[in-house]
Amino acid sequence: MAVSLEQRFQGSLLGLAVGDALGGRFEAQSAEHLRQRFSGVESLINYVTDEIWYTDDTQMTIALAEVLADQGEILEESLCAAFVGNYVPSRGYGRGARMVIEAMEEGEDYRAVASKYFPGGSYGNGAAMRVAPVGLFFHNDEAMLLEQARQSALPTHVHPLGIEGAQLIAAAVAYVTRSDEFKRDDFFRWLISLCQSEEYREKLTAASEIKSTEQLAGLGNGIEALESVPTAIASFALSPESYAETIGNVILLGGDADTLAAMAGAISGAHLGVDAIPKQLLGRLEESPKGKSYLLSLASRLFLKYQLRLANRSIDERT
Ligand code: RVK
Ligand code: MG
Ligand code: MG
Repeated sequence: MAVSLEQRFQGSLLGLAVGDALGGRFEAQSAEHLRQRFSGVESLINYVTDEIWYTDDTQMTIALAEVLADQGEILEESLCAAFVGNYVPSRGYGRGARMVIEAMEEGEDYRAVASKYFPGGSYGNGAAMRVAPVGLFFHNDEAMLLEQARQSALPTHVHPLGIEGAQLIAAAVAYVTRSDEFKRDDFFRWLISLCQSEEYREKLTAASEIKSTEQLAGLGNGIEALESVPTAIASFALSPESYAETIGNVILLGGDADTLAAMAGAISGAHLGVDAIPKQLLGRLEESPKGKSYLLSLASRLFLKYQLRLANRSIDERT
């Protein structure tokens, strides 16, 4: 059955949240330990028998989606306000991100804090983990996609590798949102053509050549964008027809499991739609004030704003 565009928006946000919440249970564990504990993806999924709670990855994605759904574009000031409004420290933020948001909260010069903490800016995966709404909203406008992914990174991640990681995840989400059919070679060709650095070009070329899940670990499982963005993209491309395999295979790598599964889950959910997320997982996602129901309605709100943008664009083109 064809997947509607609204189901893709919902699938991406919910796919991200479920991946984040399940992966969050295993953050920082070793692959060796996880392999001893679980025989494969099915046993990992069957392990979930109680409520799963998302982490900072989803919390910050919510902020981004709210800004886009309300304003139709990312403006740095509104995004900072949304990060502050959604800040729940117990969700487990990156060290740099926490300091930057706390400076924003106090009305201090957060840019000075950021550049003092990480000279040259953060190259963590914090901008890539939250960028999926940009990929959905600008899926048919390449220039805006890349520019808005960049804008969404800047409050916390000014390092070029942090920004480029966000642009590549946004692009992967955009690609699968655009059409029903997934053409693997074309997908990687496009992503590689968007790379600005040799580091990402090399990693994505390696990702495009991977044939089995055993090879995924070679791409990395770390908190740096370069050590996780290509891995998440590769996991999706290995199992484009299975949400569970896409997130399960990266969670079993250990390391930054929540973020790997958030990014991979956002791509897979955009491709397959919300109904492809196993009920066993989706049914257990937290029902807090900004939990499952809120995420579903936020995705629909983002979709409505997208339709409005499309209508305005075609009026502009005709006048
Ligand atoms: C806790 C040296 C740098 C660096 C630089 C390293 C949440 C540091 C989410 C830093 C994600 C870490 C994750 C994360 C997202 C970055 N020099 N080291 N220039 N830039 N690092 O603090 O939002 O889990 O070790 O900016 O990117 O689930 O602590 O945070 O896994 O990357 O945090 O970078 O983190 P931050 P973030
Ligand atoms: Mg997290
Ligand atoms: Mg993480």
